[in-house]
Amino acid sequence: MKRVIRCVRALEILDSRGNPTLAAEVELSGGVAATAKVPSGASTGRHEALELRDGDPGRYAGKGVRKAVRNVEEVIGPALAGTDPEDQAAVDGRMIELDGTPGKSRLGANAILGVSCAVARAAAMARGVPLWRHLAGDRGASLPVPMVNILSGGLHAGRQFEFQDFLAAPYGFDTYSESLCAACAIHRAAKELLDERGCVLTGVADEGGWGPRLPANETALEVLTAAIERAGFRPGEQVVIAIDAASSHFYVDGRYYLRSEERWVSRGEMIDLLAGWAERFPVFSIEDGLAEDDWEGWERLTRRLGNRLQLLGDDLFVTNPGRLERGIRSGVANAVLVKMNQIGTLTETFQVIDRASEAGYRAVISARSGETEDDFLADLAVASGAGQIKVGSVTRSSRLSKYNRLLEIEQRSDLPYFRLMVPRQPADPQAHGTRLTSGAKL
Ligand code: 2PG
Ligand code: MG
Repeated sequence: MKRVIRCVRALEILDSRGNPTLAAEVELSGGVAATAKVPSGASTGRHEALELRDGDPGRYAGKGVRKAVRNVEEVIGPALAGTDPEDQAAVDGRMIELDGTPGKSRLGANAILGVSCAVARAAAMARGVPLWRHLAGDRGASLPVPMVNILSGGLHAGRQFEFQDFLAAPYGFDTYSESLCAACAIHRAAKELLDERGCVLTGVADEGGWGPRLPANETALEVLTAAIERAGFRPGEQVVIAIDAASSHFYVDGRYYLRSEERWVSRGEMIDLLAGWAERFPVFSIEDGLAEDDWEGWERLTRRLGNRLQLLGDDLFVTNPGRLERGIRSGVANAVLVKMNQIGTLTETFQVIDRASEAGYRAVISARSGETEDDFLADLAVASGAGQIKVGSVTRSSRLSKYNRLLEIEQRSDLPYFRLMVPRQPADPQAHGTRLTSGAKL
């Protein structure tokens, strides 16, 4: 029996920061129903699709999503009734058409994305296949390498230091579950090191990583490298470091303001700083190393570091096919961060992933700093075969739902673990490792 979409509902729920977000429910004929919950960013890119908020200061400081809920129930639902849930492109195309704006500002990207994902889930259920298999189509599915948040700064941790995420990517293991186990050991070792060195821990940050007060941004790299060693792993060989600078958020009047270090850094100095770090630490990936509209700076950065580092565009590309195309044409970055709610539909998300892979760019599937218990992202990462996933730290259920779903997929399938190719790390004996265990003082 061919099923069609019978009805679409929505609900205002809360995300991991206690802000409202939207859950959409799609019911098919024959009684199959599925839900999807939408995440929300804090360090958002200027060019993201619009997250529709009510703006009523009397409720949730204006962040309510009742308008978006209404748009699902009164506009999107009736328009999709009778549609084939297996034709994701048609469903998403219809919603894009109904919205009619480039940034999805009429209906809201939150309203549209909730429905887009719930439709996919309902279709998978109706077919009786796991979501990842339904999404994968002809793509070579695989289990991704987790890029795990260990230390947080910037907007996710009260701006104790400016660079937003320092992450561990345990890539030199045979399986996803071994990598996850390594990440947990590194997370624990980082806490011990911070305690021992008398560092003020200001609590756990928005994505579950440690949010310490540090004397300088570089100290985060020292601590993380030392934590990898203390946990018993070889930095560079088994575990590499990824940085999300999220630099647009400390970019002021054409320069970068490192408030914690009381200094300003020009574009050229920023490139030198990142290059220096990549020489001295086992850094493999740098996200948003320069500001979101500095295309010229990005070209320089890519020319200088693109052959040895993964240069990842988040606020730069905002999962937008047009911006990614511009990047590919002008030799900017070599990887794209993929966040579904930056663009608003599953179809456009896959357009970005597929175009990246065609152009030889890597893709990293990413959560937002405001998340829910929804684990859709795990299936997306597997289905896309992108090979890397970034969903925060190894604490908090909003993060663990994704890691745990990946454990489940690993156990129930015979999918391969993605082989992440990492360029050889610098051989400088003064570099990472030895120097750091002997104790860089915080
Ligand atoms: C990022 C994300 C997730 P946010 O910058 O990559 O870490 O943060 O969701 O706040 O944009
Ligand atoms: Mg980012």
